[in-house]
Amino acid sequence: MNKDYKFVDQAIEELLPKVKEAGLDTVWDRFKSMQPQCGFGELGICCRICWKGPCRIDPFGNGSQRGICGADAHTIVARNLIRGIAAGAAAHSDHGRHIALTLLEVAEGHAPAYCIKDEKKLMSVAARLGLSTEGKNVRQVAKEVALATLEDFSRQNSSIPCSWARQTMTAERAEKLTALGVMPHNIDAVVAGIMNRTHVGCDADPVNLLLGGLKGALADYTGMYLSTELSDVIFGTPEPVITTANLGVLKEDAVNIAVHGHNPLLSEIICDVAGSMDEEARQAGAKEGINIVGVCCTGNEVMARRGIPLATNYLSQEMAVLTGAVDAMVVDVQCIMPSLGVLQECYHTQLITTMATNKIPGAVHVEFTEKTALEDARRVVELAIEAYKRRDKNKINIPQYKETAIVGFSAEAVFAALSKLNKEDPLKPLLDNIVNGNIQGVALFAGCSTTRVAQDHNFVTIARELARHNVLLLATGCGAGAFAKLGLMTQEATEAYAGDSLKAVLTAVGEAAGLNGPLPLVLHMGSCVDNTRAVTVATALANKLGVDLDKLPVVASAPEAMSEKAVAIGTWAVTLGIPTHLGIIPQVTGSSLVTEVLTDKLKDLVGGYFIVETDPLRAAGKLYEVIRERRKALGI
Ligand code: NFS
Ligand code: SF4
Repeated sequence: MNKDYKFVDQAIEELLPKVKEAGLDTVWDRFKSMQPQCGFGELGICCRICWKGPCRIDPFGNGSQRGICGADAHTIVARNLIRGIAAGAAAHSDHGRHIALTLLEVAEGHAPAYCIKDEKKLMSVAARLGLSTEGKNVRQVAKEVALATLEDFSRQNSSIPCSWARQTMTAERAEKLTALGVMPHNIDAVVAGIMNRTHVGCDADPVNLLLGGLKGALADYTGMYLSTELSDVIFGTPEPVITTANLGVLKEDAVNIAVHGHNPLLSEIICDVAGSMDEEARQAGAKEGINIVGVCCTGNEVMARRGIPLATNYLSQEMAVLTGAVDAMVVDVQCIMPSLGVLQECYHTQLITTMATNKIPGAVHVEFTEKTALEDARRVVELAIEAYKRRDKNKINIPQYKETAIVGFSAEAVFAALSKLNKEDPLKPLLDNIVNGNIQGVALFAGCSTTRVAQDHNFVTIARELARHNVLLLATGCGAGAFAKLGLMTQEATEAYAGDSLKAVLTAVGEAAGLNGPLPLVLHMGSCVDNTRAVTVATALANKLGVDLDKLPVVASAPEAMSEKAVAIGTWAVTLGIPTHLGIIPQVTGSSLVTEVLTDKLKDLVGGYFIVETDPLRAAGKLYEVIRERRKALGI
């Protein structure tokens, strides 16, 4: 047990000693026994790309300065970094492809569990992709949208950029990135290109490699954007909804099903069928029927669209099982700890994997397909009810912590709320308040939670500090999870932490939108792929102001990042011109050149750059400084 570790989240603090009593270990114990972690790895100067290696560079300059093939620290660090970006892009865009293929199946009538829930969004997506909708029915439009989207995965003409990239950023940005040679034309080709150029004996120029990384990051952006937008088409665009978050959302008298991972394709259908199976759960003895809760980004997806409560975020996913009250943990893809398969040996929880490419030893596998989604979802719920019957009452320990969370602020929802203030020109009130300084700037919180920092602490500390300085806060993914669990997505948090002028704006918009009070302090924009929702808002603002994205007082922060997806996201945010904070030291500092490009030189190239700062208060100070700088440059 890691006793020097402080938890902001009281639910974890309360549960951990019980875990120790049971003799189990968690992510924090394994982190501790992993110390000291490999210094070469931390600096990014270990290369395992070929089997002459592994090679490592001596960071003190006494030993080897080149790998066996002659690659130096800069080449090795750059190659490692962009391979991570390619992995992140592959993860997000495969998710996006899955959604696009499902939309095609819906259009062709092969996916009976799904429909087009948001026709209006479908039409706006079609318009954005330059498709004419006149005289076509919904299915025809859906088919054309799906096919046009799939072209972003298959186009061979490298002079034509991906539609989902080109159409979603300012024209100036697209031009700039095209001139730099980093606009993707085909997501898959760009990911493959990175794997190719980083093979032994290929690209050794660190700057050229990093430019390849920017392109990979934009491929990631493309995959994420289309993923969010097409998910909205199929499942509906989020609107504000009030729900709850943290482990206290688990119910002792219900069959608790936790949906975990990233892709909404199965979890949405589980929510659909659970209602009709409530009676079966009650017959099994669960007085409160079925209770679905979310973990990680699948959790964010169903929370934003349906108000399903969120049990917890990435780092504390094991804690959900350790309550002894989760009957089924249903996982799809990404950010699922293999330790869940071990923990369920000691608990009755049924771990259920659902995707052919994401299996975990110890789990039961229910293979999910779009065609059989309804049956698959029913099977999952049946397994949960079966597991409920095996529950050991003595092992149940649900920490009674949960907070209200107002979530579901898609770009459309933000515009809709603003339109209550100005129907003709919804962006005007937001813009006016930025220009007059009531809102100093906008900060987007994204990314993971990690053992390298006290979970959730950086998120909460930076957010409170920026709010005090009247910065509007947006959040996605596990950052959003942290804020939801810890009560920062409430009106009370706005009252408590927002600076006076920010509070006044949030109150005016909240009142006009019928919330009987201010908007929550942090606006929940959804899961990790939904980071692009923030880009939608930023691009609309930039277009209205007539400037490019790199002029806006907009910053991003991934204060507890760990995954390759986070590396990809941070890199595209920077490439779009957004200064992006990392609260952990990225594994690149073994190369002074790569570090300098990322934290400084990129500024001249694309306007965005990385700010590395592990102290959250100082990080908030630096982010605020950037906002002030940008305001000054705009003359506001
Ligand atoms: Ni995104 Fe990290 Fe994972 Fe989702 Fe959570 S850890 S970068 S937020 S669940 S991807
Ligand atoms: Fe070593 Fe070069 Fe092989 Fe990397 S690619 S393991 S540096 S020989």
